[in-house]
Amino acid sequence: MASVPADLAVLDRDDDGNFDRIYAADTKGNIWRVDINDIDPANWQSFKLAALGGSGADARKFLNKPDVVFGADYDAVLIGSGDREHPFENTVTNRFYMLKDTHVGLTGGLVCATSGTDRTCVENDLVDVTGNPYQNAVASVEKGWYLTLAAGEKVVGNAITVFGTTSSARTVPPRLKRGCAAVPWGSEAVRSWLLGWNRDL
Ligand SMILES: [Ca+2]
Repeated sequence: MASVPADLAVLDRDDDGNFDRIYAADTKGNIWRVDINDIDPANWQSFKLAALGGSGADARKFLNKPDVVFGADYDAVLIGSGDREHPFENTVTNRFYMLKDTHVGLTGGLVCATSGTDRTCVENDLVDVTGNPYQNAVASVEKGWYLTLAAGEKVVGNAITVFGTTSSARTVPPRLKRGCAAVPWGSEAVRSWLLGWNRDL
């Protein structure tokens, strides 16, 4: 696990008053699940659900807390990438993700597989909805989806979902003036983002 500067998503999945699950996202583009339901921490388990980073244009960082939306057949993990410490950086391709965690109980596991062997999900397991964000459904066999942001665009806030609409803050680099003097940050540089999506609960 790389550094985790973001808050953790700590959940009580079965609503019994005790936390039982943690989601964490790190600076290497990984998403983790940790099951903490057992009274003995020695029995806690962690799972690297997804590896969505890399090098060069794929050097995505997660600096925000994921949102998790509970469902009957999967829990949706929502998070966007973006390095807010380098707002002018424009070589990394940032994305907003929805990953399906199909282990909806108190015992987790990896959710992708090859030839029957469970493994960490990668981007190829997800549907690219960038060119068609208004499609009605993602096939049940898919593990989630992603939206590619514009050049230099970054997600800089926690995702929050209310009644099927996910919102998050994002930025685009301010325009550069001639001579490379940056335009000061202004309200136009940070925008909220509403992402409506449907699912069966
Ligand atoms: Ca619980």
